[in-house]
Amino acid sequence: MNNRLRLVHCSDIHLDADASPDADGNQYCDRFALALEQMRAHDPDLMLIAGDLFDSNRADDETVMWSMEILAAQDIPIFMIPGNHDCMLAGGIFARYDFGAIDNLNMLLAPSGETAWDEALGVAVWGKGMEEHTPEYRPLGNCPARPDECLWYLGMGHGHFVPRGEDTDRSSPILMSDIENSPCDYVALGHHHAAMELVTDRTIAAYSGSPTDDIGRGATYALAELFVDKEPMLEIKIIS
Ligand SMILES: [Mn+2]
Repeated sequence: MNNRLRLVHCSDIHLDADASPDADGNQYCDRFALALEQMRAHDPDLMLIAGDLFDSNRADDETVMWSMEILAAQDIPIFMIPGNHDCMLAGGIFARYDFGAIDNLNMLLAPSGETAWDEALGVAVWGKGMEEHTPEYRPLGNCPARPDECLWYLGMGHGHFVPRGEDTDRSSPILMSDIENSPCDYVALGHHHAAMELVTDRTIAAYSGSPTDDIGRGATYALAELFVDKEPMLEIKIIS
């Protein structure tokens, strides 16, 4: 029995934001490669990528192929959802390229949500494939109850955080009550490039922040440890 799960989580990498590489090369790819190296140094059981790996659905072939290779080269399970910048479109990146064919990568692409499993770890991961970034879309809406068979239940969502008591007309709202009522042990969030810890009595959630944007505390990712018999740990790590 695994009495501890260690995970790393990032989002909002925005590969290909500098589509015309200059003499410095592609800084988004370089910074993501550095983030992967630093995340892997924690010897995590798995990795979560909570949307916007790409800056747009027009990312060039070279960048997409590079990303598929580097994700395949990580020897841990990875779970990923699209974000608003690389949302599910006919002709979009996740329609044109079969990321799900990568052995260690589990794509959560169903618009109404789907659950992927890692049986060896006893992990179930739920998330949705965003089709339209609109106020009606609820990234954490209708999350199913915790499956009986899992030891760890993880959720993923990409959208705009709405604190308790606030109203919003922003697209893809993630309400604090969605997190408070979540059946998941950990909810990996993306969209805000500045990291944010959202801890409740039952669930820990975090916006990991972007590993390629220095806004807020700097370029960041999240490191979390879940335990069967003690309180979870969550840390926002600054990439240096
Ligand atoms: Mn986004």
